[in-house]
Amino acid sequence: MRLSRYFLPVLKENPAEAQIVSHRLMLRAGMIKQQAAGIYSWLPLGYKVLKRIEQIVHEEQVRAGHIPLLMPTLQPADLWRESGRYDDYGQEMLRIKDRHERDMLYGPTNEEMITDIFRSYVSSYKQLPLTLYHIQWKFRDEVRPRFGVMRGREFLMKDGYNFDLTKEDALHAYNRHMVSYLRTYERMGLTAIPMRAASGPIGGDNTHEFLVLAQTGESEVFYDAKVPDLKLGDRAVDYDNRDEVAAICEEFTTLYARTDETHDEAVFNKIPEERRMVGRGIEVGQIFYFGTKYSESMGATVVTPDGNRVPVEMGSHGIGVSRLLGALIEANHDDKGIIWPEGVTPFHVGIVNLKQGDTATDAACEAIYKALQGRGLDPLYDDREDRAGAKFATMDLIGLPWRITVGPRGLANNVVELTCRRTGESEEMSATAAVERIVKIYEAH
Ligand code: P5A
Repeated sequence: MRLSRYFLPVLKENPAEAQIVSHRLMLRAGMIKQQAAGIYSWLPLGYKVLKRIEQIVHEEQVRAGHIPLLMPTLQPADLWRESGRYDDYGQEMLRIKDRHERDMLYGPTNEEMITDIFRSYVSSYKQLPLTLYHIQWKFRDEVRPRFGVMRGREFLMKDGYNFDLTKEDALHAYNRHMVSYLRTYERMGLTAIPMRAASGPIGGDNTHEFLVLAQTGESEVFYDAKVPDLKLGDRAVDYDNRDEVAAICEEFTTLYARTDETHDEAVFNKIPEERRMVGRGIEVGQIFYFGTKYSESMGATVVTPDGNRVPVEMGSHGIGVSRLLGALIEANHDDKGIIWPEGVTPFHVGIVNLKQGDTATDAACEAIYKALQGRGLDPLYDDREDRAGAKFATMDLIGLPWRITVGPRGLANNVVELTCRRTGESEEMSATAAVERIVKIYEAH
């Protein structure tokens, strides 16, 4: 993309309404625009990151054997009357009437609708196990929408639902989700810690939240200092192997890690004092096992191998896709702006032309731009006539992990400059070497 033709409405001033750094930087970098409290338009740069996050979520769900579909945002109230949640959900639910005076709602979650889909088509244990998921907008009329996309009213969620014959099978699905979530967050360059939590309006008694440690997080968290060092890394996981998947979950949940909802001071105090950590975290996902809570009330049953009819065992599992942008920026920024991890960056590399209009510099930039595109990469070329300082400031603000700077002085020595956004370190090399270096960096992502 050429910056001269792109739509990147960056702001020079800090917007007064933003209280935390991720919200401020998303507004300043022209990623989002607020349209009403907790409701945002996704401008091109923000939309690009959102899509990259979605893509990673999809890939890891499919890898775990889960099947994508798409349910609507609007739902009939009658489904929720069946489960009993229409009255329970309270003011967070946005209720709407259509022209026929029928009660509708903008879905805050989809347990009822997916259970309705299941009962319409599945009736035998032979069709199990089954896990269906979608990535769809949700609406929750939060009392206090704040911190930009972190606590929105309209927000994007990946929500998945497992259907199993036995409790044991459903717990395997729960574990599979835990491991697939760990992989998802790690691919984005985030450490998200599974913590035992409370289930709230979704129900059930087995639930974990995934928290990214950050001062600005809304939850208070208590954990063993060793927990953030746990990494899945690039180990190959066989998602059908119950013992292997269960062992990974055990590895990640044995050390103490809880939110304030389930914190137990007595247990916490058994950890050596120097390892007792108290901090704050951003909840970027939550998984639930709730058994037959919805299948029983909504009549979603299957015939067992010995001919009985039983309600299907279920759980639901969510990732805060749009919230992840905020969490990623909270965890990756400095005083100049955002620092995207390579796995989610909107453009792979920025090209800065220091002397737009100079024939040789323009030609060198064009050649680099085309070479990168030819290798399947997505560069952002700043081809505007502007001061070098202003171009650098924009690149730093929007946070591309790598920058290639091209100017007449370097070109006289056949070199360009390759700069790492995170370390600030620069290296001179030929244009070809710079392209090869970038290609190599992204081969790992
Ligand atoms: C699990 C999937 C559920 O709704 N039903 C379907 C279950 N879980 S949850 O914990 O309530 O939400 C899942 C994740 O969505 C994100 N989230 C939000 N993101 C932005 N703004 C909000 N107002 C908001 N509310 C929830 C969180 O990341 C949460 O973990």
